[in-house]
Amino acid sequence: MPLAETHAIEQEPSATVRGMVVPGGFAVSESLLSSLPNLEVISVFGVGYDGVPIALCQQRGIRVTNTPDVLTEDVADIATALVLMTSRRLAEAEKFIRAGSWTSGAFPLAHALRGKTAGIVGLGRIGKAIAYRLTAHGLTIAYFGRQQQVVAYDYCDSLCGLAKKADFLIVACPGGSGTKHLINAKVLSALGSDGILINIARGSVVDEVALIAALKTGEIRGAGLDVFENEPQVPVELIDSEKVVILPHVGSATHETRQAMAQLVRDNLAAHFANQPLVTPVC
Ligand code: 8YV
Repeated sequence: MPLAETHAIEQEPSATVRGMVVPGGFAVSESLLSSLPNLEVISVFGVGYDGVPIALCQQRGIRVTNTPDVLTEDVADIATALVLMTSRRLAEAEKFIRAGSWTSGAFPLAHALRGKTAGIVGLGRIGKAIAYRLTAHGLTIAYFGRQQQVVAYDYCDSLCGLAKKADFLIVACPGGSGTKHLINAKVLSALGSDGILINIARGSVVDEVALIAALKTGEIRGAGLDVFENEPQVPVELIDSEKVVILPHVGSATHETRQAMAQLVRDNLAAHFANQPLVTPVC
């Protein structure tokens, strides 16, 4: 049953609001929370809840939920697509044929995937789904994260160590203050002139100024990006660069997945208001 049939839906903050739905990554400010004195639950429409001040919510007894699992496969597909698009230069190849250039000569050669190494930053659910896909493409998988896991992939205990090993450095970790600008000039330099950075996580994890500089100087070969520091604003240097494939944050953007995310948002709210355990609680 649609939530609107059982609950009043408000578009603006008010004292009557008891539950709030926000997109993944949406910054829930302290002032927004203060304008909602009776808020009981925040249901994040996304797996990433980096925009929600969890400690403050815990202090106020506000429950937080998100939508894990249902979007894992779609996001991993987009990471794989970006690996293919950057290495095989697919966006450029498409532009080439549309520009009528094929009749004047063949498109330049690109780079194969097999035998290359993917370094995954954050081997969580999405990171593992990416590893699974890239293994099928013949890549070796290495990863960096808070701790070593019981998996058949190589663990690197330093991010620069992983970047050095990787042909593709793939960012799949959560956003937030703990990972802000984790991918900095030093990491990009370790990735090296044949390396490609892929980001399907949060724009905040990558220092965009350092990335633009590394692309300009050829310190890295390219980047495939679905997320940006200041969405929907994308720096003109990235838009104009032939070395970059950019997508407008479409990781979870399929009918099937958005439907499943919406259902989970509703189920969590319904569970809360029925005094039942939350389906996918964060806190
Ligand atoms: C967004 C996302 O939720 O899951 C996340 O954390 O960033 C996306 O799936 C989506 O853009 C809808 O807000």
